[in-house]
Amino acid sequence: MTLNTPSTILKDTGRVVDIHTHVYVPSYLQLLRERLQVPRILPPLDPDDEASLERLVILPGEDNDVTTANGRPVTNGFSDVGEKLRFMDQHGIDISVISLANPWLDFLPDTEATYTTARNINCEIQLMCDQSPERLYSFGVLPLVNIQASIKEVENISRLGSMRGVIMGTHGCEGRGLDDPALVPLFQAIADNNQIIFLHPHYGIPINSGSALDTSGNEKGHALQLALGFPMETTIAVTRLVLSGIFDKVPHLKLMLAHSGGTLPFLAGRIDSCVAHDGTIADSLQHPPSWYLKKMYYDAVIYHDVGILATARFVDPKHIMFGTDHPFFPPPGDDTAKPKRWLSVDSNLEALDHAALDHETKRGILGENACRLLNL
Ligand code: 5CU
Repeated sequence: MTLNTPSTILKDTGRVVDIHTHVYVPSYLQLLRERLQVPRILPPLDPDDEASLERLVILPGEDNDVTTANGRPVTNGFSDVGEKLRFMDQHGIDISVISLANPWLDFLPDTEATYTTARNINCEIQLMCDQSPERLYSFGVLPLVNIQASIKEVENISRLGSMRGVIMGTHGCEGRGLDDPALVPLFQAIADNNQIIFLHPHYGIPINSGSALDTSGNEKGHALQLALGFPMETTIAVTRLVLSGIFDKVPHLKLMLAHSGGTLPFLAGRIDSCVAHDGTIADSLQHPPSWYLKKMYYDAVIYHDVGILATARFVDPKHIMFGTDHPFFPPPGDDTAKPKRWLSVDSNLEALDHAALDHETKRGILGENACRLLNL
């Protein structure tokens, strides 16, 4: 597909695939509407104005922050397949691999109802993909509060034709992290079922002193958590996972990391060095940490040519794949003033362009790598 864009990057590229694109299925939106705590959906700010939308408040502490307590407007783009396809057409995207947006189900109790919620969400995602089976594929979601139930859900996901793996947060089971030894059988089941884990942050890391205002009295909103907390959360969770030795136990486990792996391509050398100087950890691994990190897959949602280049120098560029993060980061402003193309998408395309990678490498990142890896 080619389109009229200031960037020339989408010319002669073959299929363009978006591997980082989210949905909130209707049953999940309903679950969030019924909650009294974050994550939750709040009613429209002005109930008398038909144009006023419900608001999604999901990040920890977001409800206490003066700039973000009103959340994000819940637009059609959150759950409507027609809207997803329209967005894809507007941006020259041929195929999307959709996944439930954060947070996943780790805030729910360990009950049968939670396992059923995961099952229903996966069925709903499959039904969405069935509306355009050539263009929509997906990652499923697990009831991670219970490992046996998650293993069963991995097997169910294998029977859903559009699904290629699972999206997973960094908290693991009951907040014990991904290096929790209890997760090993789940990772084994995911690898045995030839699925990939799309690892995505949600919780961020402590950044603010608790105040929504900086020392000059300026409001910070959640930009710091999204810009820095998310990538650091991924960096820490994946490093812990590597140091747990999971990839020696389950060598075929495949991971795709959101936001180009946080800071991992940049910090891999330092991680190797620190581990090499710590005999107890170094001796527990068959290889240096970067060896395992190079086996992983990375999205190209980094908005910067330097970030793309660092990732492409660190891993085989065949391990890098384009994404948009739709429906997050819509163009700011009211609907009438909004441009058709999203800055968040174009900045990632331009980053790829400016990285001056050769044509075959770009073509791979834009779609062919995902088609090969996920059998699209
Ligand atoms: O804008 C946001 O809050 C987010 C989010 O929550 N998750 C995500 O993947 N991107 C942006």
